[in-house]
Amino acid sequence: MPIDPKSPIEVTAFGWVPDFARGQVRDLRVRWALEELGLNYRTRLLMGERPASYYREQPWGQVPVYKEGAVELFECGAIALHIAEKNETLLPADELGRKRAIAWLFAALNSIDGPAMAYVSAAFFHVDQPWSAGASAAFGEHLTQRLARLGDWLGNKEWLEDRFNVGDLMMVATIRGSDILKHAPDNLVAYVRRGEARPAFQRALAAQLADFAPDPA
Ligand SMILES: N[C@@H](CCC(=O)N[C@@H](CS)C(=O)NCC(=O)O)C(=O)O
Repeated sequence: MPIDPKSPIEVTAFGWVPDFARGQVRDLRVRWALEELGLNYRTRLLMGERPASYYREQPWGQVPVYKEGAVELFECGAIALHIAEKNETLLPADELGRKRAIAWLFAALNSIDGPAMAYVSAAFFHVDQPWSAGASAAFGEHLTQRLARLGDWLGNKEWLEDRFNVGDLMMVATIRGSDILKHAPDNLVAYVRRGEARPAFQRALAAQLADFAPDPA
């Protein structure tokens, strides 16, 4: 759905990030969930220093933040679940299927995102530290094991359960970064490409990229 300044749903995102982060910032996950449901939204773009008041909305001053009437949420997983609960598009109606989808949402953010962020932090954000090479190797191996097991689970299935759900959305978004995906087996790479090929993902990505101001000269 196009961004609609009159929408009751507001997503807070960054108005500028360096090139390497464009297309990766986590408001993308929220935009993607909204696009899957066909819900329009407006954006509030943060530029430069975050105002002190923003830490009352997100304890660490991060994005995304989501507002919809009285609902004010932070954490992309909680926001994605809130959106998914609106209908059956991202959460199956049957109780067991619903619980399985939520389990995968947690798995993405807990069992995969933790090892992935440990690796990215050691290998890139702390690359100038003397311990970077050793830590990257160790965390990279752990990540490779996690992704190998996930690939074993997926096998030749299209999605983690019997149809695309909020768990797949979060898993694809969590592992699609090229530095993470290089640790993944081929079937998981193909799974990510299937997720990224969804029209809703493409619309969300285009909207995030369009919201960034150009690099300062
Ligand atoms: N656990 C949070 C993490 C949010 C997060 O890491 N946001 C990043 C952008 S992807 C951010 O705002 N980074 C800036 C900062 O930490 O100051 C969530 O999943 O919503």
